[in-house]
Amino acid sequence: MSEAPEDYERGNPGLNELPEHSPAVAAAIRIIRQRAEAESGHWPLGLSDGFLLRFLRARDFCMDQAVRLLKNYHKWRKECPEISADLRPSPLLKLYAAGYHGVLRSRDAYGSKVLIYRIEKWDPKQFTAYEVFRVSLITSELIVKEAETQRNGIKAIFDLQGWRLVHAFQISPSIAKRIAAVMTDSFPLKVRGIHLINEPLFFYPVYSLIKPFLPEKIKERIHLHGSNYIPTLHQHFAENILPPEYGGTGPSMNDLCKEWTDHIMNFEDYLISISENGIVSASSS
Ligand code: VIV
Repeated sequence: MSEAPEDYERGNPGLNELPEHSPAVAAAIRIIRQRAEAESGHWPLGLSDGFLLRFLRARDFCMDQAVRLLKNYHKWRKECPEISADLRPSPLLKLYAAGYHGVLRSRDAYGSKVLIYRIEKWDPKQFTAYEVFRVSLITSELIVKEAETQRNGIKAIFDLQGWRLVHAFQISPSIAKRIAAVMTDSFPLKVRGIHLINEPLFFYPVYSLIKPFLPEKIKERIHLHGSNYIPTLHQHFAENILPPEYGGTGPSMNDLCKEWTDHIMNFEDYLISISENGIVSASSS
């Protein structure tokens, strides 16, 4: 098996389909590990095969891009302690119990994981935008462990019903920058689609705060469906995977939110172990 660096210059999507232990994948992992070690940075989450493979798959085995993503991921975590210092879900339980977030049981037709967020269930008097952001980061850290999600990425549906000025005021320019960064080149997940539904007119100023930081490729994947969203949303997601609340025949939002809350709570120890501030939060809990 050839290991010449030029093999990775343009990326090699074919490698994405191979399992972790195939020789070609193992060779790529050795190279990214050497590159990371040569950076002489410190890598608090280690450089295990499985961890490095996320970055390779997220960038279709383009070595330079995967290395850059690995560095950006660590930099983003360091710069955003409000979001990544403490990834325990338990302080956010009220937000989960309100039904803010659920994950579909079935992947879409392209194998992407589908996440749903309901702004209406976020009370800004109780939770800051940083805490709400953390809900997304927690989910991302758990689903990025799945090979199929590493290969086929995610789609997110944001239901902006109930979006009010108090929400808008929470989205500062620095939060907007962080939203754009994590969607672009600071987290090893392929963003395959962002679907906004029920967005009111005064959501647009917030969207235009985020937009300038997004590359064309991501902007093209953002769909604004408005309030008559059913026909266009169903062009992207089969009815049998969507919950009845969104015109589908799949499990209800209530069931999905409960299931996902149970799921993340089972991973609380893991989430503490990968928190930027893991040891402190573990001993203070
Ligand atoms: O967290 O791949 C104003 C995606 C998202 C992530 C993370 C990853 C990811 C696609 C976001 C999208 C959502 C962590 C890895 C950026 C968290 C957003 C939290 C804010 C506070 C929600 C408020 C509502 C937004 C609504 C629209 C945002 C879209 C333009 C994304």
